[in-house]
Amino acid sequence: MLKATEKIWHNGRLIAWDDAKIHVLSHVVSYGSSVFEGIRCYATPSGPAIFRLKEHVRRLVDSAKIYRMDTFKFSHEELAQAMLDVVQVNGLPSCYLRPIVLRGYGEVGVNGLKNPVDVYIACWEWGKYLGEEAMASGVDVCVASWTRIAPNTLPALSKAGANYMNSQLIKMEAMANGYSEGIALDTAGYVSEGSGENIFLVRDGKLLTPPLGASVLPGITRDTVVTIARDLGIPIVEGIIPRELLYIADEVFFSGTAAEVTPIRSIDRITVGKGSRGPITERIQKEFFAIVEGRKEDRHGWLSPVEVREPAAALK
Ligand code: PPE
Repeated sequence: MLKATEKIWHNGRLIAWDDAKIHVLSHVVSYGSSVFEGIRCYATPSGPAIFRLKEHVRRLVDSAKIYRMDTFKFSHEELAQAMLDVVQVNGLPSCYLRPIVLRGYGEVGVNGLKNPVDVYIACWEWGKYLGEEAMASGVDVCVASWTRIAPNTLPALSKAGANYMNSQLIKMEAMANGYSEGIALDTAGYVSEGSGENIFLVRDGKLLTPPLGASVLPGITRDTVVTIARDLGIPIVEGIIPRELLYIADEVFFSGTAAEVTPIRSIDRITVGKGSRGPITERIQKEFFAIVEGRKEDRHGWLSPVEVREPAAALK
């Protein structure tokens, strides 16, 4: 169950958690008109730091622009500052941030262009997405019978709330059948992504991931993994992946803000590699956590430190 924090940012003001409510006839409720982000703030030795803040802000604004929703008056810098403020005011050492842009209350009907566009940013504590144990031993997943959102229907480069109806079908089917997650194929039948994660395969020492044209979200963790792989000298190829390559890969793992780097140990009950976290997955995962937790130099400037306010008592 979600643990409430104190404040949520709404259109430039900090409001109480319980006051962040919308009317049932808000445009978003009937028509799914929202875009959002998921961002992690990590505890580092020098305090909390938001991971890849600039990139998440950019994707949020891009997502809104695709749906003609970028009519709010906040700049990238203001949105980034708002995220830092939300973390600071709620005083958590680490957390998950959820900025949401939505079409609000006003007109009814499909055309939402006249409805107000509201911006909210919340944060709360969120642990391991696919379970603590999964990070070392891997998860059991399936290929979904549902196809991922198709090009020219719901645009995959926009992280829109509506896309997650498709994600829910994938996820609920997987859970109902005893798996942790589902991998969706695109409309051409090639590997796309998980319900809430991008996917990577390893075969013969090479890392493979589907291209943006395979209806995947342009994942910021995906980009992080690609950058880390380059740094570690692991060859990386972006290209279409036939479903059966999943079964014969040496290693497979998910990447995502919530999922971080999670190994996959079986797909459709077929064991992947040796059936546990593979060596390349482990190297990438270790490097990822060393950077985000501030144990290794932030060589790419990925962390934005949150100014921790001095408690009032300390000022006396
Ligand atoms: N694909 C999808 C469909 C997706 O939802 C996510 C993130 C990713 C790929 C990875 O993107 P990135 O976080 O930028 O590396 N999913 C978010 C929401 C999960 C949820 O259950 O809510 C997340 O990980 O925050």
